[in-house]
Amino acid sequence: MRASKSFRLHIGIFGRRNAGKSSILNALTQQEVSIVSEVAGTTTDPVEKPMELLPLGPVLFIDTAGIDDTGTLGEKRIEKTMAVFDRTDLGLIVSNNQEWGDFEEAILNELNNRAIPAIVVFNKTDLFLSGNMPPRLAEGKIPVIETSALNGSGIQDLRQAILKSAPDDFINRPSIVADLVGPGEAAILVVPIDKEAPKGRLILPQVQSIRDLLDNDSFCMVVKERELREALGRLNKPPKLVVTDSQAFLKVAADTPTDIPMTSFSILFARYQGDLPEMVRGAMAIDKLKAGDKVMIAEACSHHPIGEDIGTVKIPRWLTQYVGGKIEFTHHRGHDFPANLSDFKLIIHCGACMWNRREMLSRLMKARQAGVPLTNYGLTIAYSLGIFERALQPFPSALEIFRSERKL
Ligand SMILES: Nc1nc2c(ncn2[C@@H]2O[C@H](COP(=O)(O)OP(=O)(O)OP(=O)(O)O)[C@@H](O)[C@H]2O)c(=O)[nH]1
Ligand code: SF4
Ligand SMILES: [Mg+2]
Repeated sequence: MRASKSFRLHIGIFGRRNAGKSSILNALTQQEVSIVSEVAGTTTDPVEKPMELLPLGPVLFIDTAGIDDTGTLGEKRIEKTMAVFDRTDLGLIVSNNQEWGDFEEAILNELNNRAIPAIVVFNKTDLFLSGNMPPRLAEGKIPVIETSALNGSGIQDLRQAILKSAPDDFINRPSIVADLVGPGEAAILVVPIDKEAPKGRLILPQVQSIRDLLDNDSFCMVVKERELREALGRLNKPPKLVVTDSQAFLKVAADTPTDIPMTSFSILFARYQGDLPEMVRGAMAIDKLKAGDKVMIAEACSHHPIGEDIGTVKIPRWLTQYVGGKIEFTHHRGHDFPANLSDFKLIIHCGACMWNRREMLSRLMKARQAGVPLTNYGLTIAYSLGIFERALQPFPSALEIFRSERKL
């Protein structure tokens, strides 16, 4: 099975034009992935290349446009390259030892500020002699690898350095669901199969949850919402957890006995891809919304599989009913995120199942800096349907945050 994009360690390749970024990508992948030429500014849009980098596993290389250029076209490129920092788990800074200067220092600072590990690649060693180590790098805290993309020297060292620098939170990310169920215990997953479900397959959060349970030696029963009640009746021991698609929340809440913990895939993904406590606080900001407030609805990709209209129709309708007045909704899709968030009273995000965790954490960081609460679809739906506490039952510390901060 091909690993989904969200599992891959995202490796951003940064540096000035002509430093040899695309050549390094091609040398690492041993393929002609990105166009190389002596013309500065060859790469204009980020080029993505998934591959297996053993023993680490699946990675996604992102080759960027050199960002030392100026002018209008230059600014667009800079924006696109800057957006790559948001999804980078590990950054390569490509330069040669003659050119290391303020520009490279700025990239290194950007990575440091975001706590993203960096590897410096001094390329073109066939042209430039080694030994000209800039003071900051001479300290030895940042790995420096010398390469020649032209003759392949140092590329194997670079692969090793990537393996060594892979951040821990990539390797030890929170579990999707298995920690809530346990080996030998059962979970029921409720998957509505309606006209909005994709033909012939399940969607990523469902598939990933099943796999997580199987890896953990847990039992897993997958049913439609209409079969849930009977499924529960057939088990001679209650399941540890019921997980539903957020859109079937009310029916599933009604059909699941209250002593069985219940939540939604989207809430599982708030924890797995983002930060559940912070997003619980985000959902609580719904109570402060007033008519006329601006709310951003953000989707990570353009193919939300759970009904096209969840973000455009259903959530706006539920929220409008809850608030009892007209709210101004703005929709954003993909990697673009407005630089100025301060106009918004709330950001409601999709589960971001197609992303790596870092990009979601970057958005949370930006929202936090702007003082704008951020939550996700499942939490919003549970909140506006009045079943928030029920949906947080499997997560005692998040539930505690809700209970204690509600009183304030
Ligand atoms: N001699 C030598 N030339 C190299 C090496 N790596 C890249 N080049 C050459 O440097 C030029 C620029 O390489 P690219 O890989 O296109 O550089 P880039 O950083 O992707 O450039 P932009 O996309 O324009 O930002 C090309 O002519 C490459 O053949 C190297 O290790 N040694
Ligand atoms: S819009 Fe969000 S939740 Fe939907 S498929 Fe894309 S990443 Fe996943
Ligand atoms: Mg290039």
